[in-house]
Amino acid sequence: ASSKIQVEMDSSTGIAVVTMQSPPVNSLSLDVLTEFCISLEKLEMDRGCQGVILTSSLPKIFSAGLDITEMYGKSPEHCAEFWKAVQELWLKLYGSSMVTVAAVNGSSPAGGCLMATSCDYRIMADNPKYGIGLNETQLGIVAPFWFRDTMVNTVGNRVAELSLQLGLLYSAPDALRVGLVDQLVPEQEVLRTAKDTMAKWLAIPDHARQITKSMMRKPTIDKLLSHREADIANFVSFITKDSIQKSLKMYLEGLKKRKN
Ligand code: CO8
Repeated sequence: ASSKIQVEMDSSTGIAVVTMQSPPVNSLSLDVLTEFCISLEKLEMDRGCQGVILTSSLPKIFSAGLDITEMYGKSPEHCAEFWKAVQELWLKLYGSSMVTVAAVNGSSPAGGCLMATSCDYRIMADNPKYGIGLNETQLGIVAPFWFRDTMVNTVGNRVAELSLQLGLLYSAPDALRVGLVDQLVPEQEVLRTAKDTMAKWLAIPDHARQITKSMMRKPTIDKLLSHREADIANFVSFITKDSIQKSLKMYLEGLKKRKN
C-alpha cells in the first residue's frame, strides 16, 4: 500500500513534518491511523527529532476526521479494533514528549479537530471557508469524554459546552476568537509560520518543557488509560445501535448528495 502519512525529517533542525496525504479528504481509516501511530512512535524514539509539524497535502482539507465508513455497517469486532486505534493515536499525539504544532491548512471537523487540539499549538489558514470543531452531535453521535477533555483543556468549559452540544464548526476567524486555534496566517504561510513557531518552542530547555507538558496533560491521559476497555465497549455498543447506524447512513448520504 502506498504511504498515506509522509514523514520528512530535517536533522539539521530536529523538526519532522508529518503530512497526511490520503485523498479525497484525509479521513482517518484504520489503515491511516495505524500508519500514523507507527510514524509517531518512530519519531518519538528518534533522539534527533524534537518537534513535529502536522499538516495536510490536500488543498482545502486538513482532515475530515474519522472515516465514517469504518463505523457504518461493520461488525462489533471491527468497530472495537477501529476504536482502539483511535485511542492509540490520541494517546501518542496528546502525550507526545516532542513539541507538536498543527499547521491547519484546511477544514478540520471532528476527529480532525481532535488531532489539531492534541498538538501544543495551532496555526490555521485565515480562510473563513475552513471550519474546525467537534461537530459530532450534528451526526447524531456523541464525542467521547476524552474528546471533550481535549476541547475543555483548549478552550475552557463554557466554550466547550456550547461547542459540543451544538456541534459547532467554527470558521477560521471564529476559531481564533474562541481560542480553538492560536494564530491565523495567509494560506501560503501556514507551514513557514509553523516552522518559525517551532523554532521558538525548541529554544526552551527541552527537559523542563517536557516535564511541564506532562504535568499539564497527564491527568487527562490517565483518565483514558484507566478506562480504556470500558471506553471501547461503550463505543461499540453505541455505534452498533440501529438508531445510530441510521443517523450515520443519513449523514453519509447527505455528504454525497451535497455534490450533485
Ligand atoms: N468519512 C468517510 N468519508 C468521508 C468523510 C468521512 N469523515 N468525509 C467525507 N467523506 C467522503 C464523502 O462522502 C465523499 O465521498 P464520495 O466521493 O464517494 O461522494 C468524499 O469523501 C469527498 O467529500 P466531499 O465531497 O464532502 O468533499 P468537500 O471537499 O466538499 O468537503 C469536508 C470536505 C468539509 C471534509 C466534508 O467532506 C465534510 O464535512 N465531511 C464530513 C466531516 C465529518 O463530519 N466528520 C465526522 C467524522 S466522525 C469523527 O471524526 C468523530 C467520531 C467520534 C465517534 C464517537 C461515537 C461514540
